[in-house]
Amino acid sequence: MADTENENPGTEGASPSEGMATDDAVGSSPRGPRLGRRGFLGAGALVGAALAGNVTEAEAQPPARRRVQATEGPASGDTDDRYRPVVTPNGSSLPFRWVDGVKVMHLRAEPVDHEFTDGLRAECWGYNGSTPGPTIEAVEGDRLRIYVTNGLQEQTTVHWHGILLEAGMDGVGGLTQPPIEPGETYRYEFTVGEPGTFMYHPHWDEMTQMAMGMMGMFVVHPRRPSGFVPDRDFAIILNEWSVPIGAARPDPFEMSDFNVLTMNSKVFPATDALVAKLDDRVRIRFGNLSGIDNHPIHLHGYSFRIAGSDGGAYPPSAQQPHTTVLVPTGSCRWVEFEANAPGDWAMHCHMTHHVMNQMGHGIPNMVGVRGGRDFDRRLRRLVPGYMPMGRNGMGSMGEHDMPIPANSIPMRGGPGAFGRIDMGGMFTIVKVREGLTDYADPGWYEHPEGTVARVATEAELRADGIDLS
Ligand SMILES: [Cu+2]
Repeated sequence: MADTENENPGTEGASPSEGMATDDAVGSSPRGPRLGRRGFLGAGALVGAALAGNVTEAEAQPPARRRVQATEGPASGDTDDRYRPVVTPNGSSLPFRWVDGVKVMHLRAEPVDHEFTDGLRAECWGYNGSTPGPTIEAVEGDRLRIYVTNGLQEQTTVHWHGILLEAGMDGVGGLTQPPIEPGETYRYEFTVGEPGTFMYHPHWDEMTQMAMGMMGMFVVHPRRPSGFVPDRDFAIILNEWSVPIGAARPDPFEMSDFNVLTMNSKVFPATDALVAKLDDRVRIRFGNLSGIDNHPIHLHGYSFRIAGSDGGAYPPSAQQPHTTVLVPTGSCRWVEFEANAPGDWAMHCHMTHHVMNQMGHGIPNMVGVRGGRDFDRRLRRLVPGYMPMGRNGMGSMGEHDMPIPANSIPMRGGPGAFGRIDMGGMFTIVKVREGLTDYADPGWYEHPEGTVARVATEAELRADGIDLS
């Protein structure tokens, strides 16, 4: 599977539409029925035999994503039981209403008073009161009508990143539509094709509007779930910000020196843990709309399959095992694994500066300097910005006598089961537990006796021939 000669998708004739099967296959899943027939035939009552015919025909096609025929939904109501909703940590999904078979939604672009974590807030821009905006969820074949109200003081548009649609609905200001003026409400309408992980964001004054936080995830669920049907399906959008200390708003003009790195616009410890029950099937969907950077997201304790991108699902033969997934800016990746190892598992960007906060750079390098607190205090008078690096770890920055400017987050991370975790930024925790009855944060993992690293005893060192002299 990891054979690099086999990277070419589709060399084994596999098709992403293998993920779509008949209703019978869903019922006979070894994991047991999940959504079942009732789910499909309830809200999606009009699916019918015609679509089944289309699926069969499409399965013979090469592994490019297809546009699918629109399928009518319910005439009214505001629920959808055809899929298990995604979990957007620290976020939510966009409400909708069925109107004569069309799923109607409303996005409002507007300023948002946003807290990155305790100690740092700024006026950002987002949708419907949050950054990122609420996750849009739909089922392949759904007809969507999305109203976009511009509550900003400048023009905007919304682009549906990765969705295959009519050119005039693509949301590129000047190219496919006039920009939406402040106070105007635009109407987008399109049919979503094959399932996958996509995004939405402005395509007008992109640099400013995305740097201010305007973005969201867009998930399209399969009409007939089969194969790997997740019990837990998470959506995380990655972004990077420049928030100068003391500033009231992010600085969109920064090109490279970002000091706030976020998952769903939060930095650790404000990032919600991803909680799963032991043996749950877990999918994590990542989108990256950072101004400049790609993010290699590393998960501890597991090997996952990279199962697809915003271009669509990868054929099984191209789903390589990894522990780090590189999410280039302007793209999505989703990974899948069975949560068969209990514990608290770190998940973070592996660029070390991306798990730092505002004081992660521009500091005189004093690594190796020995001294005590009194020494540090005196040296700080001589070397402005001096911090005792390489001695206490970055996590202690928030703790000792370092003065911290108002509304700023230094390099400190957050509390852990064994003291402080000295990472902030793009860091979160996947918590896998046996015997959970719900998905509320279960607290810290209780390690079985004898399974935690500890100080070695002299007897142990002697017995194993470790010489410390
Ligand atoms: Cu990163």
